[in-house]
Amino acid sequence: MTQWLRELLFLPERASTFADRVDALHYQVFLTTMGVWAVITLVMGYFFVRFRRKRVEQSTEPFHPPLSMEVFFVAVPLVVFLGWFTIGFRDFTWYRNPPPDAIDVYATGKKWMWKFTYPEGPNAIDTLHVPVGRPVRVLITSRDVIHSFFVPAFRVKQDAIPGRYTETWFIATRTGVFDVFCAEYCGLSHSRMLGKVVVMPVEEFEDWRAAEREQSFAARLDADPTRDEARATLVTQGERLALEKGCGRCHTVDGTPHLGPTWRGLYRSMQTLTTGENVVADEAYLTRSMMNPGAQKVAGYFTDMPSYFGLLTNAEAAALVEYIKSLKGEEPAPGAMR
Ligand code: HEC
Ligand SMILES: [Cu+2]
Repeated sequence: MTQWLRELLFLPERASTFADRVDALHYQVFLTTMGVWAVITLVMGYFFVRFRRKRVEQSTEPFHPPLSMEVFFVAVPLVVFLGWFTIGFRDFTWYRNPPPDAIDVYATGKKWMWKFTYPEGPNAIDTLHVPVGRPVRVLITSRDVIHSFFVPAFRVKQDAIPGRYTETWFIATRTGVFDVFCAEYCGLSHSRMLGKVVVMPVEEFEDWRAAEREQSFAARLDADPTRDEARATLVTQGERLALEKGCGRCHTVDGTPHLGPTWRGLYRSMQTLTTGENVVADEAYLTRSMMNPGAQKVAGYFTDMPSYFGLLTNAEAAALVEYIKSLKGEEPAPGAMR
């Protein structure tokens, strides 16, 4: 029954766990409004005939509806709207909270392409490979202007904003190739900013990723055999960057506070800000702390965190974030910032 509705409404194919529920809400709103429209139209037609003016001087008799009728006409729409709200809110919280076991992929929008990076490599332009049936979290940012990461078949759309990370997630329900569009007008070739999501069986995806990593390692080693950094993952890149950029003047990685808070156990911890607000240190927060430190200052520090906006590229910021994420709370590393 929903198949013809989907075609009637020109909805794209469905290939994620979100798609069914987003569509279900869509149909409910559509069918209810169409039902109400039909009833109103019929009643109107009946009234046209039944109460039509028969004499030129005829006037309409005043009518005072009983209280019960007024209550009825307020209560019914209220129940309908609250019903939609309940479904919408339930789905919204589901949609906004990626499961903790999701695979992370960084997506960077740039005029006019998408770049996808897995924390341990590889990189890819315009084609995102994901496994079927597994949650995938996409951490989205932009190198230039605002773009928007849009996969119609997954019913997923999220803005890409320069200097900030936004996130979305999905579970693809079947293998295949699906379109990625940019859904925010971003310049002349906006309409050609096209990408693909390739959904693969899990083992095939693991093989693909391992092969790609090996290949990009070999390619970089060819280019410069002396650089062991060829194998560098985002984490080790981040560790090196922290040294180069002098983050260690103020931050430690061994759990002791310095001029600034320690990075050990920082990821996903609760931070108290100078405003008294408590926030979770997720990717978006960590990135903001570097790019716009004045926006959310941690309480209890006398030094100001300098802004690194314009001093760190998005890839570098992502590497630093991955490094901080790797510093789990339990075992303190021997010594500070090597
Ligand atoms: C001059 C000292 C200084 C330097 C250098 C510095 N920071 Fe900071 N940083 C701070 C202070 C102080 C805070 C806490 C106050 C605040 O949030 O602004 C902070 C906060 C942070 C936070 C949020 C921590 C939390 O507990 O919520 C992150 C993430 C961070 N810095 C990353 C970096 C990175 C990455 C670098 C290097 C590229 C760096 N910082 C360099 C002083 C510094
Ligand atoms: Cu764009």
